[in-house]
Parts: sequence; C-alpha cells; structure tokens
Amino acid sequence: MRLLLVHPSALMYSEIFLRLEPLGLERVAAAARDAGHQVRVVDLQVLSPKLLERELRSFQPEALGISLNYLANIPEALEIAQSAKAAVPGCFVFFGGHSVSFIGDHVLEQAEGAVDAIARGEGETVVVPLLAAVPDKAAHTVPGVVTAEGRGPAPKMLESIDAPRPARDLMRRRNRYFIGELDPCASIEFTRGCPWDCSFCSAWTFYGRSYRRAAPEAAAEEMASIREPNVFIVDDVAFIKSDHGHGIAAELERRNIRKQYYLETRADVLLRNEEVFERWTKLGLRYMFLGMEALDADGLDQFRKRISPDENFRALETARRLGISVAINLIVDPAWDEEQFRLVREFALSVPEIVHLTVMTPYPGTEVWHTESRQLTTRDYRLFDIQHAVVPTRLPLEQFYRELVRTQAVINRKHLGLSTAIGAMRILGRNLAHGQTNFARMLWKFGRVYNANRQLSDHAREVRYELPLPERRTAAPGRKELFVHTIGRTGARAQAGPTTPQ
Ligand code: B12
Ligand code: SF4
Repeated sequence: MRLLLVHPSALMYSEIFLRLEPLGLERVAAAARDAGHQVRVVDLQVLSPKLLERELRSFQPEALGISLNYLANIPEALEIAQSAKAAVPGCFVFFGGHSVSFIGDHVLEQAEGAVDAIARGEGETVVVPLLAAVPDKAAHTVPGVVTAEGRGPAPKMLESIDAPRPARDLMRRRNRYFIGELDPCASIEFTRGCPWDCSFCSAWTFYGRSYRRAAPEAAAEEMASIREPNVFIVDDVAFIKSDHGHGIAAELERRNIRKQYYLETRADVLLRNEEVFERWTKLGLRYMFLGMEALDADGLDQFRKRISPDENFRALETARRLGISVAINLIVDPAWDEEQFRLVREFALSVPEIVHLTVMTPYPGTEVWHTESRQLTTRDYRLFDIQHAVVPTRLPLEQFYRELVRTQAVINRKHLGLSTAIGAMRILGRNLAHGQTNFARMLWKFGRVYNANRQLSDHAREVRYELPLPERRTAAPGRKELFVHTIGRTGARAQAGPTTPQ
C-alpha cells in the first residue's frame, strides 16, 4: 500500500530553541516499510505545506497517517485530514501518537468523517495490522484502534524496543534538525517509559508506568548508523539504571564513537549514578535538562516529584563539577503574583544554569486533568502548549504574560552577556562554515517569539476545535483509568507494570 506519514508543524518555542526529528513517526514508517508498504514521510516542522500538497497529488497515498504527540497540533491535523480527503478521495486517514491516544473518541467525532481511525498507543505494533484491515473495512477490530464503527481490543506493546530502527533515510532536510548549538542534531531512544508518577505528566500513564531498555549492542549499532555529529537522547529520564548507562557507554567506547550529546534526567538519578554521567562526558555528553519544576518542598510535593530541594541543588553542583551545561525547568503556576516571578528572577540570576519556564497546564492523561479545581478558561487546543495559561491567572492575564516574558527575558539576557556572546559567535562561525544556519537564526528570532502581546492575542483567535471537558474528581482517579497501555509484555528486558523508581 502507498502510505504517507505526516508530522505537523513546530509549536511556539520550537521556532527558536530546537526542532528535532520525529523519532516515533520514523519508527512507524520503518514498521510499515518492513512489512512491504511503500512509505513516504513529510515533516512539516522542516518542510512546507505546499510540498505536502504536491506530495498528496503526485504520490496519491492509499493511506495517510498523522502524528499527534502534541495536543496543540490537533486543529492543524484535522485540517490536513480534510484536505487529504478532498485531494485523494478514498484515502484512509488515521491519527496516532501520544496526546491523541488519550482523547481518540472525541477527536474522531470532531473530524466529522475526515478521519477514519485513531491508533492508540505504540505505533509500531498497530500500523501493519491496521493497513491490512483497511481493504476489508475491519479497522475497528485491530488492537488499539478506535473508529466510528467501534473499537478494537487494548493496544499491544512492543516486546523489545530494539527494532524496528527509525527510518531516518526517509526524512528530507535532516540538516534542519537542531537543538541550540547542537546543529545539526539527530535523536535516539535508549529506554521507553518512566517509573515515576508526577501528577502533571502523561509520560508514565501512556506506557502504563512500565519501563523498557534497548540492548546496549543494539543502541550502539544504531548510534553508529547516525551521520549527525550531535545526538539528542529522547528518554524521559536518562540513565535511571547505572548498568544500562555503563553498558551502552562500553559499546560506544569499543566502537570508538564520539559525538556531542544532550539528554534529560532527574536530579536524584544524577546524584545516584554520577559515575555513569561522568563516563558519558568523556564520550561527549555536553548538555542536560533537569526538570526541577519547583524551588520549594511544598511545590515538589504538590507535583509528586518524590525529590527534595536539597537533592535538586546538589545535582546542580554535581553537573557543574562534571562540566555539563544544564538547563533547568520550573513550572509557573497561573496563581503566581509579581513577588513569585521576582523570586524566580532572583534565583535565575544567582545560578549559572539556563532557567526555562513552562506554565502549569492540565493535560488529558494526567492526574491534574481530573483534579485541578480551577475551571479551564479556554479549550482551544492550540493554547495547550505549556506556554499559555489555560486556567485563571491571579494577575490580569496581560500582566501575567508581561511578568512571564520579563522573567524569561532577564534570564536570557544573562545568557547573552559578553562571555556567552563570544562563545556563541565562535559556535556560530563554526556552524555557518558547515552551512548550518539553525543556531544563527535562533539568536535573531528571540524577540519576535518571546512577546507578551503575541501570547495574549493567541487567546483572541477564532476557535474551531476544542478539547473535551475534563471529568472533574475530588480525588485522583484510579491509575489504570489513566493508562493507554494496561497490559505488560513478556520478554527478557521488559519490566511489565509499575516499577519502583529506585
Ligand atoms: C523527545 C520529546 C520532545 C522533543 C522531540 C519532539 C519531536 N520532534 O518529536 C522536543 C524536545 C523537541 C520536545 C518538545 C516539546 N514537547 Co515533548 N516530548 C518528548 C518526549 C520526552 C519523548 C518523545 C519521543 O520521541 N519518544 C520516543 C518515540 C519513539 O515515541 P513517540 O514519539 O511517542 O512515538 C510513538 C507513539 O506516540 C506512536 N506514534 C507517534 N506518532 C505516530 C503516528 C502514527 C500515524 C501512529 C499510528 C502512531 C504514532 O508510535 C510511536 C512509536 O511507538 C515526550 C514524552 C514521552 N515519553 O512521550 C515529550 C512530550 C511528548 N512533549 C511534551 C511537550 C509539552 C512538549 C513541548 C510542547 C514543550 C515546550 N513547550 O517546550 C514541546 C513542543 C514540541 C513541538 N512539536 O514543537 C508533552 C506532550 C504534552 C501534550 N499532551 O501535548 C510530552 C508527553 C511530555 C510530558 N511529560 O508531558 N519534546
Ligand atoms: S519523572 Fe519526568 S517523565 Fe517521569 S513522571 Fe515525572 S515528569 Fe514525567
């Protein structure tokens, strides 16, 4: 079958800081191609909508799959589905990915016939049986699939994440994937799932709180096949298990692979497995993102981070000692007043790390979606990108955004100080010499994207598609009610069901 896979365009902050390859979609593409389908991929983060139109006309796909990891992309995906149905009558259109897995029925209804199926859960296991069922009009019998005719059994999980390897060769303009100065940058996955259970996060609910690891040899083989000099490790929490981190490091050392790496982890994991991170700095680990989320113990408890402020601060010292540049995330509560923003500015200026701010947002699939007592002030999908306030702000909304942007601007000015600017010019020169302009563009785009008026005016846009209303609860819902994958797998490296973080 001719299958066209599409990733929607980039969201607000991706415009400046980063743009990364859609690894999940590449794995879906690989699974379909391995089964004999003819597959093309269009990533609208780096390709134009005109190219998609041309591709629809020339390729005449029999099936079109759109990736929806992000809620904010849903309106765009619905519009693509409608134009595809008009351009290629009879084309079977389906959505898959993280966010749409939690609200499949609702999105299907909103599509009014433009979408034939929603594939919930992991895409590698669903895509082949789904395509096979299309000619017999039996999509609704496939595990994980929801259609207007009905829904199939629970989605299936992969036995092992070692295969299929992402179809990176199908991507066009790979040189446009970057993160900050790691330009160009590829992505890789070493583990899947997260054993923690933070209340604002859906990473653990999607995978039923399971955790799987790639075999170190398979991970190293995949790394060896990557052409880019820089790699983003997409794991939710990197190197939770020290033996795994050491295992992959040993395989990379054996193959003499050196690249620059960026990863995300937790402060307690860094403290516990310091020697793994140290070994990785020798392999090229340069940047790390730590989801600190709050500066005080109350805030951390409220998010159920299961960590103390002391551990967070000690981890920063460890990273500094290891020479890793750290970006910290803090969650801004819409209830913040000027004083709280001031405190964060003060903190941000007192540490050498980059401080990144995201706005507390209840997402379907998270506990807070059900327990947040404040009413949503909007159900516009496009505003659910953790950069907009979707519950009432204590300050008037305009002032809230001014404080937010001002805080971000103060933080960024710090990083555009003289020494950083000289460092940046050096990197810029090196990247430009290699024809890489993403980082250079990022530096200039800053003021246009970080703009309080722009954020405020986003609330005034006409809304065509809205999120479903949350089912409010006073207590957190039963965990399994939130899970997309509820059934564990068998298999050597798979750890089914809830695992303890430690
Ligand atoms: C890596 C990552 C990123 C990367 C790369 C994104 C990219 N281009 O793909 C970066 C750093 C850029 C990023 C940015 C953001 N992210 Co992000 N990200 C992740 C993370 C940690 C892993 C995703 C991943 O690559 N997994 C590995 C691959 C193999 O899995 P996958 O992509 O999920 O794909 C599988 C399935 O979803 C499915 N699937 C996917 N596509 C399709 C398509 C079809 C047709 C089918 C059938 C199946 C299918 O099959 C795949 C294989 O099993 C997830 C958390 C998580 N664990 O899912 C958050 C996550 C997806 N991100 C999140 C957020 C909020 C963001 C930002 C909005 C944050 C911000 N404002 O700064 C931005 C927006 C990015 C944008 N699109 O512009 C939220 C999503 C919230 C939501 N409900 O909308 C998540 C869930 C994190 C969280 N804790 O809440 N992110
Ligand atoms: S540790 Fe990170 S990925 Fe895991 S549940 Fe908490 S926020 Fe989500």
